[in-house]
Amino acid sequence: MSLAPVPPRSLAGFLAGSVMLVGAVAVPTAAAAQPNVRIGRPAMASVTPYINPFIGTDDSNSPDPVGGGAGGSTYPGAVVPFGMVQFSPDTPTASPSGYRDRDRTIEEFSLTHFDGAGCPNNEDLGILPVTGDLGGSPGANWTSYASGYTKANEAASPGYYRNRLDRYATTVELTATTRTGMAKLTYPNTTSARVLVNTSRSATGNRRGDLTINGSQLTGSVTAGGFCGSSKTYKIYFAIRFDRAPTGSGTWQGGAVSPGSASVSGVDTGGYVTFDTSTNPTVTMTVALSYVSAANATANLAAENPGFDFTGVRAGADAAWNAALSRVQVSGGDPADLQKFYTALYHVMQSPNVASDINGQYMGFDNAVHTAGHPVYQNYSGWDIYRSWAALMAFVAPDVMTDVVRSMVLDGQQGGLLPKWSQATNEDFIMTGDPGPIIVASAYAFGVRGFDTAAALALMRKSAAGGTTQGKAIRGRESGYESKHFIAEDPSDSLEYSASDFAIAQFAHALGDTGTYQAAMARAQWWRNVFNPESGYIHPRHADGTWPWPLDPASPSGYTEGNASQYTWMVPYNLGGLIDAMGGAPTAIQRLDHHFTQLNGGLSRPYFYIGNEPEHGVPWVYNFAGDPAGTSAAVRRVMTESFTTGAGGLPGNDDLGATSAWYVWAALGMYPATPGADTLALHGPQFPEIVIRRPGGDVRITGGSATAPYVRGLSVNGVPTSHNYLRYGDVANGVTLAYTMGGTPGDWGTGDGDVPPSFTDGAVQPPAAPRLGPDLALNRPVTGSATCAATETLGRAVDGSLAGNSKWCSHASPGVLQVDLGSARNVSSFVVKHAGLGGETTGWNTGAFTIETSLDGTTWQPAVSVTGSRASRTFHPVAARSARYVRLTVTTPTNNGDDATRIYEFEVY
Ligand SMILES: [Ca+2]
Ligand SMILES: [Ca+2]
Repeated sequence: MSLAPVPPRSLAGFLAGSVMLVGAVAVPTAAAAQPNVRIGRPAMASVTPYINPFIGTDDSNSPDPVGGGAGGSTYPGAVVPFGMVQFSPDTPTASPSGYRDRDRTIEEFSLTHFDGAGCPNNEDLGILPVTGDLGGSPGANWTSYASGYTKANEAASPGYYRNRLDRYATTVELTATTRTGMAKLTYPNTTSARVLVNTSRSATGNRRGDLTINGSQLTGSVTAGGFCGSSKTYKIYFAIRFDRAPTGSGTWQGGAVSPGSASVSGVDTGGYVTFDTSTNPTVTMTVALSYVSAANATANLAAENPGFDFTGVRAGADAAWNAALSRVQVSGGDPADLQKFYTALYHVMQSPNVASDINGQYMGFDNAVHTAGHPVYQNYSGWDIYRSWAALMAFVAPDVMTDVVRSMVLDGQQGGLLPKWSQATNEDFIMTGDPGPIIVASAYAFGVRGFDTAAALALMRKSAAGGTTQGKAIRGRESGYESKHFIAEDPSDSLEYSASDFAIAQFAHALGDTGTYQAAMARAQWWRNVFNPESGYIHPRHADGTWPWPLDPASPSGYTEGNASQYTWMVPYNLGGLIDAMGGAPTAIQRLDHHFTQLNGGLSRPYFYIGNEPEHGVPWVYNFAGDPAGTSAAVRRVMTESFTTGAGGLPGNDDLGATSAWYVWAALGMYPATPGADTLALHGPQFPEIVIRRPGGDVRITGGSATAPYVRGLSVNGVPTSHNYLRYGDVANGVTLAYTMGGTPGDWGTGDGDVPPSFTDGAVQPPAAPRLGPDLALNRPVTGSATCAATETLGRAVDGSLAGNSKWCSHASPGVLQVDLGSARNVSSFVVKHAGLGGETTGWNTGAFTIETSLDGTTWQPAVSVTGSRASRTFHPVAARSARYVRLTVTTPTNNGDDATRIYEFEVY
């Protein structure tokens, strides 16, 4: 695909493509509804051949994942962008979203699925073609009808899925429109070709349904919901049509089958229709959904899928994806990188889902029917999607995101608050924090405007005050948070509240509400109350303000799906303050280098975990520390090692596009590093040519490289800059970003003024860390006590690294480490890095030690004497002196009684 000849896309063309995505509610003309109309522009090459819907349908190689989070949990079935319908096969072990690639059995093809949730979900209205006599009632023996399949017969592409049920010698092809699914069933020669329709079964249990059969038309409803243990349910109505009259039909309820019955209702119900395929093997079925009524489902079917033109509907689905995905045009990459990129963008644009019907009606969060003049969306994985998905949608699909935000505000007005983790019209309160305000504020920061901002701010303020939605508070711990200025025993939830407060503050500031801004910023800075300067980590804290000790940085106990080493970086709006609190950029960079030892470490290791959301922004902390090359290296490793084109190619749950959004940003070379604000941290693009088509003007990015990962230079509209970030305003009206990339790092973006902004209003900032200059002990000769193990040498205490167990360990008492600086040097401070900074328990931090200096190695002057210590990092300024030799003597090796000295770094300045 070539980018060069594509002229600027008109706003009309942009909107025509996007309106088509969500159906005909607001489509003003027939031409606008046609995805292939590109007046004044040449046709673009199709990008849909790059999509591999099987990416993420099985487990990754994560060694220690969160429960249900071993793989992407994506599904391979037929869907159009943001579609109400996801028509996809369900297999026995699921992933857990319906399908698992390694399974070889299909239980049914159902109409609803989530892209990447970590709990079983949806699988409503199961459809299964079978042949032969019905044995046991499907109402009591559903899975006995399941069929094996052969992998070679399975295929999927955007808006299309095909497989063959070996047991029934029947080929199944699926496609979809926004609100309808379509199945083309090719049976063997038989008079007993049947379609089973299950109106009770779902992934979360068997519930009431009803069904009426009227010749070739079936209507009814199912009861859905129950996500992640929620007791809440809702109704989905459906209308089904077949392209010919059945030769027979019937229903079932529980263990009883009733041939000839035309209606049924209750639990464990469903029905079947029978066809004679002895002369024509093909039966085509269309099915529409509605969350309002069966009549609306029928109207949706008539409007979107009135005939039985499978080929045409499939072509329409493919065109819809092309229109959506070609908003971002990348070129010059190798096929695997193109497949990973466009499949990620495909997953980004599967959620949320259109909820409103073709006539504009939708079910509100108040369980009343409303009408809107724009598409209304539903299904928000808030804790996941606030981090980078929200900004990406605002950036690449601002028209859709405008309607998403409008929908969220309606949900708040009708239910009580902006959604947290909502399925259909139910707030299920899954996960922690208060993500709705961050999603809305991020969308606003990235240019989304056309919604009721005053109403949105009022909803944010209500949530931050502990208000309720559907009878329950999202911030159930607000009173404790406000009285203590942290959440006791749950530092990760405390950080989530603070992150939401930051977003509320930014949104309020933009709207001119200074009082809300100041109050919310003050709360946002409470992150410092869960950062323990002694351990050097975000640390659980008791209600009385004390810290449990010791801290195991790898233990997930007390954290939401993570541990101290992972959550410590989750202060994305004041990383400058965090870096100072850690002792400065050199320490922060060493700690990051240690953290990126592993990339998908899971829950119980002190390493990076790309497979879950809390750490998604951590690679860009290097940018804030003035080391953008560190970001580039980490991001490229993750893109290569943790994302692949295989079924295990997503490192963890996609979580309704959250993980895929990370990958899209990574490939574009920029990342919204501060949720709720407009910062784009830069690390260099992967593709030589990128064009992002936006209403305000195209964003054109050149110079990217798959093999040269480091930014050596950047010009913005021809003007060189050393800043390693942009603000949204720099790109809002179109921009050309011309990169010069290199295979080795340069000094671009490393200056004090080059780092992305930290937001310090409302803060008592940590004191600026002193600039200590070069470490005089680095890689100098060392002598001293015997080591615990051959790898834990004295030299590893002066190698500048915390990574790879890079410590000196000794059982000697006292343990002595002496460094020869090579010549007499001016010495004025020391830094000692203890076990905690190496990811080990803080109980092993050194208890007591002395530091002495000498000019001749014989006569020693005392410099430092420390007792009763248990800090992970100690800093010791002294009166300046001349010294060639420096000696560290450890007299109490730990603070928990263990007898081994463990020194990760002994630094002299
Ligand atoms: Ca997750
Ligand atoms: Ca070391």
